[in-house]
Amino acid sequence: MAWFRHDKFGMFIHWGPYSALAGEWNNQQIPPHTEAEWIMQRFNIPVADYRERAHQFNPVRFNADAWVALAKATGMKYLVVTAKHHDGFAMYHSEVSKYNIVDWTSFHRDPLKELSDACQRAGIRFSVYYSHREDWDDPNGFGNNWDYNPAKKNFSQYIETKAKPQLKELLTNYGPLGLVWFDRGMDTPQHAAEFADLVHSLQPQCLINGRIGSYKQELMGDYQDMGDNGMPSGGLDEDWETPQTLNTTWGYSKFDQDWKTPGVVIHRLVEIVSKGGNYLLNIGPMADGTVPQPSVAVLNEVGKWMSRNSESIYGTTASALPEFPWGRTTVKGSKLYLHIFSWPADRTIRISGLNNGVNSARLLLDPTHKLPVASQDGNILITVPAAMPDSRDTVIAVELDSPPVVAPPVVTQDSDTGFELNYLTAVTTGNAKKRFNRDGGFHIAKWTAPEDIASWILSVSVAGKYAIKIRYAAAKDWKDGQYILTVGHHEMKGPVKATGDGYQYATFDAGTILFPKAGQYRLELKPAEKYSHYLMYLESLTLEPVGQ
Ligand code: H79
Repeated sequence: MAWFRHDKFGMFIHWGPYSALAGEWNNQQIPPHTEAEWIMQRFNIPVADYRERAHQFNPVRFNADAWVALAKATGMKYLVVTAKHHDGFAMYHSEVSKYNIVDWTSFHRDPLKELSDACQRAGIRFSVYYSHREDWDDPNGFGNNWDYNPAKKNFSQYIETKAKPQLKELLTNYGPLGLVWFDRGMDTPQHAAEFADLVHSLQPQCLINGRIGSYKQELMGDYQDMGDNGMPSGGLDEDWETPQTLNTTWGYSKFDQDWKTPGVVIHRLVEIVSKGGNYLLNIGPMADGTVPQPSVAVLNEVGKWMSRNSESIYGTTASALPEFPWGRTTVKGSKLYLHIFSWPADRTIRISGLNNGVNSARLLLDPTHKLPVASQDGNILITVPAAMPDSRDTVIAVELDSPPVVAPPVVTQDSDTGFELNYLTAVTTGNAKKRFNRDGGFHIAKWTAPEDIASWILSVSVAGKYAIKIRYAAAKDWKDGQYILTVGHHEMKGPVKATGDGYQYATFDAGTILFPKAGQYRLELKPAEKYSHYLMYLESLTLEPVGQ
């Protein structure tokens, strides 16, 4: 995982026959905010017609070095290109199926080979996207129910004769791959494991993204992908990436000109990195092989920022500090990078919640001048020049006396409400991990033994009795589990009940607790014993006041 953790920023490329349709089929247009690479499914284009359009695909202006140079100039370190998207067309020379860019078109070149070579020359990590489940061209693939009768499909036939052999080609003929990016999940864990085994057997170093396995199921793969364009609130205890678009679509659409500004892209990059993730940012090249000019313009601006500030991105780790009114922070050892998105009118940057001494603070762009640092009421104050040197994100490098020391969050209550405790305010130890659940939600998982603890600090302002509700999901064979909930010296044991497969959260009463007086309390939840399975997928604990 070392390179993945260091590199932070990758280029996603969606390119295929759909790029030539560009969002239009038989004078019908896809709505501007939909995925143009889905056009075959959207208009139920017959396989024969789509194949004919694929036959005409001829990207005469494709230049692998130009794409890779664009990624590099943007500060991206890895590249993930669609080897086969859901439409089933291979964008590389495949012996498995003639339905590929070399044999099926008059282009006769292998863009993936050219990209792999160009990446090697430029020092960019080459990776492929492979749609392993969805295939709208293969009679037995998943997804095309307009040409093919789903009842007559033999999915294993598709996996064995197309998906696995093609993946094998990609793992054999294109040099070392950084990762394989699977999408939409496999139908069964067994099938997913076979794909993972295939990757590992041919390229042990190659990473696998989390979408290899089926949804609503425990993650397989080396890291998690958020949902498309997903942005977590933060606080995850795992490696993750978010695939995001530069406009709205992934594959090129002439109707989608809704480009993000360079400032938005830089702010997203910083936000993602400050939360410990990777940003896989997409371009959708056109049918002739060129990248839409607006994307190039945005990426070049991002690249200018990266060329001056990438020290505050590469090799950094998540910051325990929250978002501030002025921006966000990234961390590298004892260095704290302040990313100033909005310049303070009073020329003062305030950092609260940081229990460190400050050795120095300097503008990353002007390291010769130390900025004045003071402390006041537990806040660190840094005085900055009147003018904002970089209006998108000015970075201040702060040397601390040690890695950042940040107190865990304290959950407070309003006078008439209780508490909701979830992954965001939890502190985890041992194997208890705060995770994305792949279904759009977040939970605490992976705990199997009493040393795997989730805890919260509550600031109780209303003394009295509280009813506790616990909300979790648990599989059938986890129901021998018991949890221990501790508040101060009070300990309660509760049974874990099965809620169903996947992430079917349900709410259960977990008893009542008395807070005899106002003040801070620590609440802790853990497995009662060691189990051969997770305790539960904990979504939340809620505490409702029920009087004296
Ligand atoms: O490759 C990109 C997408 O094509 C792919 N993931 C990213 C990286 C993806 N696969 N599945 N999905 C996205 C879910 C997409 C669902 C939708 Fe649709 C596609 C919503 C709108 C278009 C299908 C067609 C469902 C509704 C309309």
